Amino acid sequence: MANIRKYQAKTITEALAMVRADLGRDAVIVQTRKVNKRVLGVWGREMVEVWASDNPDLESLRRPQKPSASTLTPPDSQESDSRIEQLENEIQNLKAMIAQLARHGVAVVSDKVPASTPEHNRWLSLLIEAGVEETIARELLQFISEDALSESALQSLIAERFITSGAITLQEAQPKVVMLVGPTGVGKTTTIAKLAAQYALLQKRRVGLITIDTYRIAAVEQLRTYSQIIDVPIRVVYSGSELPAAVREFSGMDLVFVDTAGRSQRNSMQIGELKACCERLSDCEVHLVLSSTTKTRDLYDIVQRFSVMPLHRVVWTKLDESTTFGNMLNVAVKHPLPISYVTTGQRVPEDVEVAEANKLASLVLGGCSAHAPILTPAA
Ligand SMILES: Nc1nc2c(ncn2[C@@H]2O[C@H](COP(=O)(O)OP(=O)(O)OP(=O)(O)O)[C@@H](O)[C@H]2O)c(=O)[nH]1
Ligand SMILES: [Mg+2]
Repeated sequence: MANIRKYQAKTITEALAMVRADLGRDAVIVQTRKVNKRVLGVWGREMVEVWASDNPDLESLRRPQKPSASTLTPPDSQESDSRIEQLENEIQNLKAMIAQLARHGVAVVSDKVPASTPEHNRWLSLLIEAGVEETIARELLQFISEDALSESALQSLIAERFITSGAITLQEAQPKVVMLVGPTGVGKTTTIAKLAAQYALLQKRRVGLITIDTYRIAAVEQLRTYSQIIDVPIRVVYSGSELPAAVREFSGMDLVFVDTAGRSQRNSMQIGELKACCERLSDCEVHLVLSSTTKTRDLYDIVQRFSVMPLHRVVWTKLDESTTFGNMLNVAVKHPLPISYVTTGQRVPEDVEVAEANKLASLVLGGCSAHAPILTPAA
């Protein structure tokens, strides 16, 4: 019968010397592994553990790999099991953390990690040229091996970063209230006109318009003109306190759009007023309108400053005026808000589309100099 014993030493040489001294020169090594020896109840010294036998029938000994419980269960096997379980849990936690970091756009690699192959470097340069931040471009590229690196693989990866919400969904019992907020001149009023026309004229929904942008006469007139053309009612609200009553007046509607005055993100008082208006409505979907012609740093600043109020969606406007779209990816990674619509021109109601992640990704890659920009063709 095989005589199997365990030996522990600081080094493998020491352990083998012990085996030889005990079992003779013909001893067979069954298994070796590194173990952490508890020192005063703390995981401490790393030791080498050797299981050896004086039976030369190696195969029969090796096959079971795990020595049988009755003869060979090492006294600390339960400890090892629980340690392994603990390590497995830690690995799971780390995996979840990395996935979460990746989802929320925090680069999981240092920006000093180079793209590893010439092809990676080529795409890195193209993405940066398209306006994608270097850290974000590197973080994307590290997920693709050289063999798998192709435009379509990259497009899929980029598409994953764009969260989209689909079109505004209506609710049964009460009107859906949608407020558009954002910096000056990005296209809030025009987008409301486009969407109001699509819901009222194409989908035959009952749509009401409210404007709280009474700072400029022209602003009220602009929305009033659209309301007349589309033939939907409009209410003009002069102070935030009147807003809930105006919404109540539209209780028979399917959809109510609230137009707001363009606010400089750098004016926190104005943003505060807007937030107060928003808080007066218990159930309101806020869409932050951003222009694709704005540079990344300013977009970050805008999203951050408008974030004092609940932001539910992002609308990207003026895609027709941009040549690169890396800034949209940067914002999607840094502030992953669902994108509802994109607008592609001044025409009402045609130039608005429900955002699609794949199209947005192809726009980002279309802005790489190797390709012509891909834009929705103007009909
Ligand atoms: N090229 C292009 N122009 C657009 C688009 N959307 C809006 N515009 C134009 O942008 C200009 C400003 O649009 P508005 O809708 O008045 O913008 P706003 O955000 O309501 O502006 P304020 O209320 O002053 O803050 C107008 O000339 C629009 O025709 C778009 O998708 N593409
Ligand atoms: Mg406006």
